[in-house]
Amino acid sequence: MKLVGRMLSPFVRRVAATLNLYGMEWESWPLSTATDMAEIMRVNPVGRVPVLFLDGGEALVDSAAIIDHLDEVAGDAALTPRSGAERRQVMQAVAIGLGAADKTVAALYEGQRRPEALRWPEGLEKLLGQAAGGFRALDSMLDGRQHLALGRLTQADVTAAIAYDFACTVMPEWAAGLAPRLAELRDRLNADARVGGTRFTG
Ligand SMILES: N[C@@H](CCC(=O)N[C@@H](CS)C(=O)NCC(=O)O)C(=O)O
Repeated sequence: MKLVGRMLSPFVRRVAATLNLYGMEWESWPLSTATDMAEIMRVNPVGRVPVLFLDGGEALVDSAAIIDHLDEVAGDAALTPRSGAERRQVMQAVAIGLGAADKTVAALYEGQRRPEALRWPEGLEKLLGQAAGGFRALDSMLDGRQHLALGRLTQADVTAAIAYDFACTVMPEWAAGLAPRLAELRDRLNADARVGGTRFTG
């Protein structure tokens, strides 16, 4: 399998870490949304990463749809339960992690990528407040616990830890101290080469 996108993207990285945790073989095709847009548009009609090319050549887009497929292949080893209250619990924590990642990406664009004359400080504040809300909610869920859900490693942990790692990479001053328990979970997951080995190295 071939995974399109740089590991800086928390969406690409959570797919990479999931592939590793499932022991699946894959290689990276590190196209950048900043410099390789024409090529990305050729593999995803909405011009986003991740895209995962399956061994037969089929292209899957969007990290949720990709991980849904990987979970099906992983069977009982899947990091998201198949149904019921346990599935809802994991999916809700994943949704908060993805929401925080989305808002962090948007804040990065608003605060650093948009031409300075066109920046909107109130808009940036709103995005940062939304991202912080997500990270703080995840942090509270870790009060007295090692994992976000079910007392074991799930997709909720993978997504939340990677989303927070991304925030700490792109906006270190803003993110530092925001979510200490989440930082501890991130460090624990990064100590596992299957997750830590997917960190962005430039
Ligand atoms: N919901 C999507 C979000 C993917 C996404 O926003 N990727 C960003 C990179 S972090 C991207 O490709 N942005 C380029 C753009 O939208 O112009 C997923 O989970 O895969």
